[in-house]
Amino acid sequence: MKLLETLINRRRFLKATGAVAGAGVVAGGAGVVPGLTTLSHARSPAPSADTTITKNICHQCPARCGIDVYTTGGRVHAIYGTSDHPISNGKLCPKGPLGAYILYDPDRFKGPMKRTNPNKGRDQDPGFVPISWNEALDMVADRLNGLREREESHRFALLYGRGWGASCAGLLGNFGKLYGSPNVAIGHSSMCSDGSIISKKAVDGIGGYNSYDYKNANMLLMFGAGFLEAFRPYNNNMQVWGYIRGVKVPKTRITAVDVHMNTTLAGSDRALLIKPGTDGALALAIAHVILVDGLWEKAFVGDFSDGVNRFIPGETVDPDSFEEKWVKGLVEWWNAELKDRSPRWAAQVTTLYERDILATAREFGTTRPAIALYERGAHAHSNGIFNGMAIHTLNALVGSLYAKGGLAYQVGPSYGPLPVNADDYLDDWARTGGWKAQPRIDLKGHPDGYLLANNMMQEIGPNSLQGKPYKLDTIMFYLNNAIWTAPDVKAWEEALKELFVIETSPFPSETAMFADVILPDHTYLERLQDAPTYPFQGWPMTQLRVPAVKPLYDTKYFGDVLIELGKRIQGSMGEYYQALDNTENVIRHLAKGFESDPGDNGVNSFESWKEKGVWYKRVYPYRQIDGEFYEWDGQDHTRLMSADEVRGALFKTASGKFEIRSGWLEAHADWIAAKTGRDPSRLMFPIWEEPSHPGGGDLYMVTPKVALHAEGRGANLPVAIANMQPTLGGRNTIYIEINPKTARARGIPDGSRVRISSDLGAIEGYCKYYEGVRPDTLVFPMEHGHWAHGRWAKGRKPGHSGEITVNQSDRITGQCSYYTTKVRIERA
Ligand SMILES: Nc1nc2c(c(=O)[nH]1)N[C@H]1C(S)=C(S)[C@@H](COP(=O)(O)OP(=O)(O)OC[C@H]3O[C@@H](n4cnc5c(=O)[nH]c(N)nc54)[C@H](O)[C@@H]3O)O[C@H]1N2
Ligand SMILES: Nc1nc2c(c(=O)[nH]1)N[C@H]1C(S)=C(S)[C@@H](COP(=O)(O)OP(=O)(O)OC[C@H]3O[C@@H](n4cnc5c(=O)[nH]c(N)nc54)[C@H](O)[C@@H]3O)O[C@H]1N2
Ligand code: SF4
Ligand SMILES: [Mo]
Repeated sequence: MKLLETLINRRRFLKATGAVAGAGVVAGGAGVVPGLTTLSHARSPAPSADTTITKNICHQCPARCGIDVYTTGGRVHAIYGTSDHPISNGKLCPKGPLGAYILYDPDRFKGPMKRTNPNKGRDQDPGFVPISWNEALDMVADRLNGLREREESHRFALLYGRGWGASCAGLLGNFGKLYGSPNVAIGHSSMCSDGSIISKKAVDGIGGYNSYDYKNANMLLMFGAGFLEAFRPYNNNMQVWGYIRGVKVPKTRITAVDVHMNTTLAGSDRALLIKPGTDGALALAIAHVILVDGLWEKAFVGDFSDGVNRFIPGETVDPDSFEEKWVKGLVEWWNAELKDRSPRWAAQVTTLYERDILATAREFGTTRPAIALYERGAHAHSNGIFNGMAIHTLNALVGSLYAKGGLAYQVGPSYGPLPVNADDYLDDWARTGGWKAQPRIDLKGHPDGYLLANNMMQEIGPNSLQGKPYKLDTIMFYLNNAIWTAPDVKAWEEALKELFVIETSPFPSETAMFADVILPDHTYLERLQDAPTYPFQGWPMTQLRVPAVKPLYDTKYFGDVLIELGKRIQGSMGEYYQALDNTENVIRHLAKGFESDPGDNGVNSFESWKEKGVWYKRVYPYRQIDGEFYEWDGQDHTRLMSADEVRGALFKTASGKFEIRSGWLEAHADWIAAKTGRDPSRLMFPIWEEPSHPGGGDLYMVTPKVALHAEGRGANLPVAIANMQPTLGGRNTIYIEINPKTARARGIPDGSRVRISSDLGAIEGYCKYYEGVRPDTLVFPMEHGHWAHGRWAKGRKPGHSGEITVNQSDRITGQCSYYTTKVRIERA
């Protein structure tokens, strides 16, 4: 069978090249195919006398790897993973060493500038002319003061993407509160991964990213997560993989679910190529089998009072016969949904084999500890809330929440307070002004919009354009390029034509091409910046970027731009920012928290933080053991927690339990039913709902992240784009993966130029036959088709998927359904 042969060969290929067993591979060593970059494992050489090493954190993805930056004669020439850093452990992914390309990018902005061409468009030269920082900041402050005087301060929005810490994105909330705008600030989380955060919140009440104890887990079941391509923290995942698959006894079993055979699936024990948007159906069937076979963790979940299993397919169960322990609504869920969700049913929905579903369920139900994890592939669909709830509930069924070898939530660092309290500086307008009655531009939290979402960035452009609920006036961007990364990007281009646009990128981004003023940030190797870790092992950790060189150009750290703008706003807001002074002062105050709580590596001050680059404490405060919760007592997890304490810290639901019957969704059942047409008696359970696939085509379009892709901001790294490797790719050509059957039926030869179109438009690229992609799906990475962002980024094929991605979101989580649009393909 050709498909099987190809996949087996591919696995051998990956094994031989080390792309699978990440740890222990020497980049460029024997057996490495040229162009296939693997984990950098090189030892950092001893520095020469005129070399300085500064600590920093990689900027290319949210893994937040600690790096040692080598500077000799004032030039950065090497970047290695920091050895005593818990995430990088002296290693980096292929993007980590590329920072010098960012610092020395010849297309960087050299200082503040203003636009002279009033016309905006892709074909318009902005006509930027240099101005001084004073002029630039005054220009923006005048505008903001003017809006405030006209009582229209809500028409100023500040959008941010990859915020790093308390000295940048962490300052934004107070700015909004003091200035008086509900739209300061709006993050990109709904375009990123709110689908996982909010589907977990629905059942466990937390609403954060999980931390995972992989090293003690014996099975991982992954849904739509690029564990060896993207899932956070990427570099550490590869190290974990090397350990759990190569060293640990017993080897951790892995089943991975995706729509194409990527590196993760190729390296797993079981690879399931699922129909897009149907992961929830698979999870429901797994839960069905766990209950029918009596495999649930009784100490955590509870049991039938008489110990006799009454979960029989198709038959309802008397809820009174079951005594629930830490879950709520299990039997009701069975009766309302699960009793009919057999593997045979799921096989039809997912197109997987029934025997594979059954084997996966039995393995997951009998292997302890086991973790079910998921990311964008599973939740970036209209039914994402239910897919996520169903998958997360599997963790509850096998008792993995807060358990050894299970999953928990990240704890924050022991930061000291800021030197001043913003609440002491609110003037009348800030306190009681008309802006308080204004909805947010994205209609987050609004009954007509997305009542339950965290943010709705993808709605901002279209809403402002339609004046719904109003038109913005001024918009500022920090580490965000929504005009290119949002779905239906053309609507954003029209929207930004009408607005005064402030861009802070150091690079000529698409946003910059529509900007009226540029306030360029330092690059990450030039700035002092804090960055607490994204979820990792759960225990607290925070890091520092220490400038490796003096800023090359007349740029300014975004945090300081914000403070300088604040100083120029009339009223008491200005006094607050005078007192805050600058971001170094902020960071010094954060570090004061370490004086009474030193890190495991001895970091107890600003100076020692600068020297080591990271503060951390390898103790997680809580642990669940055999259905009881314990708190760390200074020595061990021995202090038994009461049910109230668990509710306060670990299951933040009304019942203090893991709510399979979500009280949060139930409380909003009327609104949800009105907006979605869902059955109000069932919408609080993880249920099956067909995803909706707009776009008008006949093939699913999936645009995953790949190893050398750095969100939307890596396309100006010449080495990264030259080596970028999706499952299929080559030097300088990124292919669109197409199943040969699909291609031949349309008369499309291997390697030919193709056009992909949806109701929104068309893009072009080159296709490659690949048996490892589902016949109903096209796969290619997103980070192409920039029309700006510097000489290397511009104009690369394939075109940008955002141009043909329909703006559709999950009504509950607000997650933009990136992997849901259906497209057509034809020879170009
Ligand atoms: N290398 C790299 N790593 C990154 C980033 C980066 O840019 N580059 N960005 C970071 C960011 S911002 C994020 S949000 C995370 C995202 O991390 P992930 O969510 O893990 O990454 P994605 O590639 O978006 O999606 C994961 C997988 O879902 C698959 N998929 C698509 N549709 C479906 C489906 O319906 N079902 C299933 N089962 N699978 C499906 C895709 O093929 C893909 O392999 O990665 C972070 N890490
Ligand atoms: N089609 C499609 N679209 C997607 C995705 C997908 O998989 N497919 N992924 C989605 C996901 S998960 C995410 S997280 C979003 C990310 O989308 P965005 O939030 O837009 O983030 P980036 O694309 O990383 O854009 C970063 C911007 O910051 C600028 N920048 C770079 N370095 C710096 C700096 O040091 N300082 C400042 N101030 N600016 C800087 C860059 O020039 C760029 O304009 O995209 C989403 N969009
Ligand atoms: S995993 Fe992310 S943070 Fe770590 S080196 Fe790679 S790109 Fe940088
Ligand atoms: Mo993201």
